[in-house]
Amino acid sequence: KLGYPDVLNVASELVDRHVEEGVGHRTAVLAPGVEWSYEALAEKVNRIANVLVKDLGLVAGNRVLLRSANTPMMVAAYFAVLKAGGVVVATMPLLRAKELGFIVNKAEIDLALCDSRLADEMEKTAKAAPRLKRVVWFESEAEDGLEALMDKASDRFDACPTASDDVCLIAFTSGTTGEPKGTMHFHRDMLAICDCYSNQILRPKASDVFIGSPPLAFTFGLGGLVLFPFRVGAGTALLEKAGPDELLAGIERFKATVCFTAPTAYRAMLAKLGEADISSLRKCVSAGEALPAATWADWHDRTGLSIMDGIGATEMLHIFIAAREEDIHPGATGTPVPYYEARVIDEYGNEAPRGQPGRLAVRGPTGCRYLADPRQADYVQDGWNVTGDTYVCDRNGYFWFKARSDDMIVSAGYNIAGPEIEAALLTYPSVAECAVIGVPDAERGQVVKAYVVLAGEARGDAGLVRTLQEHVKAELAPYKYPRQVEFIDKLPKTETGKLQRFRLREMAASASVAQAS
Ligand code: 3UK
Repeated sequence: KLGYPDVLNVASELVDRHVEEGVGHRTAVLAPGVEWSYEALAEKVNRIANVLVKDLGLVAGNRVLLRSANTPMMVAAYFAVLKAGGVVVATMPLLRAKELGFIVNKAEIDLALCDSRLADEMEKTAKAAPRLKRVVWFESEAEDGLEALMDKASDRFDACPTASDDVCLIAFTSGTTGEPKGTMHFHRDMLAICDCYSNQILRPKASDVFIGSPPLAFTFGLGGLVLFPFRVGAGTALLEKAGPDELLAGIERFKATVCFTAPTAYRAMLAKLGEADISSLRKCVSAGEALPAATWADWHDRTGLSIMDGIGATEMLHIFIAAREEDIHPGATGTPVPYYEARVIDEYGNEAPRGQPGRLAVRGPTGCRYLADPRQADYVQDGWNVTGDTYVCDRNGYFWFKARSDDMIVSAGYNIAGPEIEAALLTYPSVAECAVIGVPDAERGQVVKAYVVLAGEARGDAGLVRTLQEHVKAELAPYKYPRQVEFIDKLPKTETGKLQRFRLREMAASASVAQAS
């Protein structure tokens, strides 16, 4: 059983504990030119916590906006807010003033800590959202900047005795449709994801060095790059910019051993593998989107490493169905993480027969709690979290992703899952990336359309279109083949590495309007 004490502050558990246990000299945070031990991190956390409480008047339960790329100061500020009993609202670096203003108002925020290099949008936000009373800048030489305030503050701070079920994080979903939703998580949730997914499936060691691309404002990055390493006293190497080149260079430079990123990034790294020495890597985790079997196999061929797929969601805080390294079925997401239950349900909420597609429902120690949002009732039904994904559970209990339920294509009466066609296209050598959507069609309702990004020297001509269509017909039931194929330079992706199918649908719609007129 996961028993946590009633009084629990996650900052004490993940940072101070290592100092108290005499291993405070171990490296906690690495970045270009920076190496902080747990002791050094704890001292910064204490100074910032004192600034928050004594200089800025923070009271337990107050929400604090954090804005920064993945930097050591972001980590220190994060734990300082938690240690002082505040609630972190971290925001993706690329968000604009309009989106930030929405978050400030929705989460009732009046204090922000912000990296001075992100000042432009933050200043616009402060003007547009007057309830935000104070912004304190870090990475700043200003007299009233965070570093100056820290210098004057004490390096000791007693953790706020928060309850294990006090909210400590409001993470906003990316909101591709409708307004973003704020998901609330407790102090104990932060430990639960370490003790369920990380310690039982990933099983890191204190000597590991974690690295990856997701922003810390995305719970995939928070868990994989901060909470999981800190739970076991390991180190994390932070990259401000984490494209494939930076990620490969970072693995080599910091001798990273555990990598967290999305499928696209594994594919992009494969194209550049020759240039970097990544022999230090021992574990790779993929989430955010389904990991196609072809990507798993290519990475395994080239590196000898078995990528561990896992599905997580902001609502669930982290991964709840995952592949164990020793039991991987490429193309399947895996089986429920210990302490979680998952099932595939039909339209009435009953468990679907094995092998039949349906909606994925899960429950466990973490779950969805939207901040004041009627959509709570859509996500949580009968005590189960219904994620909006269509899955199949096979007779051995493995879960296979089909599509986001909203993305299922219905063509001439057939239900077709775009990601399955994408996976088939990706087995063709000249396909680097691809995305499949349904486009309206008078006769068939929808037809399958593939957008393809070519690898290397390949030329996108009518011959290749036919070849790709034949390739899909040979791999899958022929009715699934893409009747339309368009070559493009780049796919639209979110900051969290997810394909934006709605943008492709918009592109297809405006192209067909242009054709018609
Ligand atoms: C999709 C996947 C297939 C799926 C996340 C790990 O992605 C995360 O959170 P988001 O709220 O999105 C959730 C949705 O993304 N998805 C994620 N992982 C997979 N689909 N296979 C996968 N392995 O549609 C899900 O409902 O952005 C991932 C940890 C924390 C996270 N927040």
